[in-house]
Amino acid sequence: MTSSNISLTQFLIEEQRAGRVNPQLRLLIEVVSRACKRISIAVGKGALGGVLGDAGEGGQANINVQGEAQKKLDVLSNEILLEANAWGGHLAGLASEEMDTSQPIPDKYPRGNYLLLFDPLDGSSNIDVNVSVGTIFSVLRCPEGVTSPTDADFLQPGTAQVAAGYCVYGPQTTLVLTVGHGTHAFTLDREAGSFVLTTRGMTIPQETREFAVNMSNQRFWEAPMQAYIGDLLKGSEGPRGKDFNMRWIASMVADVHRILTRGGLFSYPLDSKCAAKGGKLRLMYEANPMSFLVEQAGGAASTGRMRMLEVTPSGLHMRVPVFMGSKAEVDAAVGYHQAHD
Ligand code: AHM
Ligand code: MG
Repeated sequence: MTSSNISLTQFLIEEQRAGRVNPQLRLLIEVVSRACKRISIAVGKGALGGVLGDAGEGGQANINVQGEAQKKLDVLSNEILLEANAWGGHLAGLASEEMDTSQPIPDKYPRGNYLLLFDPLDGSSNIDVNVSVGTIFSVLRCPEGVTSPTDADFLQPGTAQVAAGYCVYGPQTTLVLTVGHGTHAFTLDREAGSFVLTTRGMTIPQETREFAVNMSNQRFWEAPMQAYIGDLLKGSEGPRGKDFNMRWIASMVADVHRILTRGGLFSYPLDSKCAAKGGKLRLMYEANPMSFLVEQAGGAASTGRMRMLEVTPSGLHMRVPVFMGSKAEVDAAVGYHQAHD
């Protein structure tokens, strides 16, 4: 269903009246959405804003906790989110894909009840080539009685999330949000400067003929993944009995947005290059928030061996294999893993 003339602010007030968000969580989401607007403006300026290229000085790139070279926009987006959220009184602590450890809210500001985790700019290898990137966020409750949270307080399974969302910076800037009652999309009206509800209750088709995976890693995959994709590629002649199309943007936000919109399967499986780390994508900043959104839209999300949202995190930057999207297709991929294990 497509809606119009309902701003994010109005939507959240209505959710509050319905008892689905409290004022502190509403404020938190408003602040994150404002930060996303600022990031959207910076992304949109591109070369004109001097924001493209690697961060660092004297030709030396900054390397983040993930062992990856940071882009200027990674650093800027992280700063925008930190600065916007530190003083509002709704958070007890923050954690970011770009920072080694979590940060409690500084003593000079009031502390709230929530923990915010984010990937400030996902898909950053696409920044310099003018392809969609995005921000992903996840909200947890700060454990009872904890006033200065440490990393351990963030290590909650995805089922404990109270809200999650992403903002995709593409031809349109779109914020997709769940507070546990469906997944809803808001498009940024650039003239008015506000997010407007454009799809209430996104629904992922159960069946699909489209998958998203980095095929260049094929030879590094485990046996079940080789078998699963091998059968998809056999098309209508093979055991799946239908032809599949493939798309890979290499921005998880953009790939998952397509899947939320028209169905599909997204996968970043385990491969021998990332096996030592447990996978490529991060549980807390990428897999969990996206899984929450996908499940709330009627889809499914798995590591291939268990429901993503039930994984017990072992560390803030834990990595996992990822399968998410149309339910029947995720179930099929999981079936190949069960058959091989
Ligand atoms: P990032 O958060 O450092 O940008 O990395 C995550 C990205 C995902 O958005 C995307 O699905 C994946 O990495 C692409 O990986 P690859 O370049 O191996 O295809
Ligand atoms: Mg990312």
